[in-house]
Amino acid sequence: FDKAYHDLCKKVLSEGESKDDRTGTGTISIFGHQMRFDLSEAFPLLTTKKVSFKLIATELIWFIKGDTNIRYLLQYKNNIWNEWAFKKWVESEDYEGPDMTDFGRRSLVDDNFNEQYKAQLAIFKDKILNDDDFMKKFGDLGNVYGKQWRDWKDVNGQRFDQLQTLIDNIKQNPNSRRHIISAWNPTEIDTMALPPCHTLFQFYVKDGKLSCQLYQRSADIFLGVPFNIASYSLLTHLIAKECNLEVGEFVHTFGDAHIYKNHIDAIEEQLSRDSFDPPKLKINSDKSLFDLEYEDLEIEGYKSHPSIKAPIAV
Ligand code: THF
Repeated sequence: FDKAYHDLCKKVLSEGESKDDRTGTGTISIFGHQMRFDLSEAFPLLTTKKVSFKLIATELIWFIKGDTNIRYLLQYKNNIWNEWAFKKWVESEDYEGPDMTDFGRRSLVDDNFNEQYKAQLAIFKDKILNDDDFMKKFGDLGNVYGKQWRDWKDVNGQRFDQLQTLIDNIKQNPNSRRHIISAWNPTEIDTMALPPCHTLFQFYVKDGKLSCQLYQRSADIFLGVPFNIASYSLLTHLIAKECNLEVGEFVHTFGDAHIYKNHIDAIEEQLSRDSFDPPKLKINSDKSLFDLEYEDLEIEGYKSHPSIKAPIAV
């Protein structure tokens, strides 16, 4: 199961071309690629480095709830969206601490600054968790995934629940070729902390099996993609269960697939490792998808190599 991912890494390392990016980190990148995972065989959580199923599952459940505020994630010690909310705070009138301009890059090159950054981030997290007014003002990432999936605004400004509609349609008309959710809402892009990388996904029903294909416009191969594979595979399992179907394949299609230049050593370390047998997913509850909590999910038989740390580009 790790092979498809390793093949992508090798392809980008050998064929990728240098490309500058929004974050100023520098990448090597290719345009267009596809991977397939047979979910009926096993659950695609990479084994050549340790990947946290808890972080993936809590992020997905947060999307499914339609939540866009990072407090829920922080309650599960999930820090993967902190930087984007933190950025809004340190750029606001309310912020009174030391200058945090360009904190993502400076925290990597300046130890002194990194200490200040860590201290401000700790203050930020504490306020998000404990101060309701602050949480409402600075914890929200805007009209990101959860909002578009559950509360897209139609032409009259009324709520359109894409996820509920999708599930109803899969049950009523499985053969339809319109089982699509789009997170890409062109006129709301500038109201999002980060425009969606997982732009659009489609489901396909055949012989009682549900498959999912994701179009990912931009992919951080080392940090993001291992999460993204597991996240959409988990979503496919949850929707299949909701619709009384078995799981089929997860098809992962990419636009700009890139390796950040400061991740190359980490990727090479990972590529030097042999994979273990993949784990299995267990859903220990008959609750509806909309009521499911992280505690209802379990990953069984996960054996992996150790995690590999690398900095996130902001
Ligand atoms: N921005 C960038 N530059 N890359 C991304 O993958 C990305 N995401 C989301 C939004 N913006 C992005 C956030 N997803 C990690 C993983 C996924 C993320 C963000 C960060 C990460 O750092 N993972 C570490 C473990 C972190 C921890 O233990 O707290 C890892 O080793 O896997 C694309 O969805």
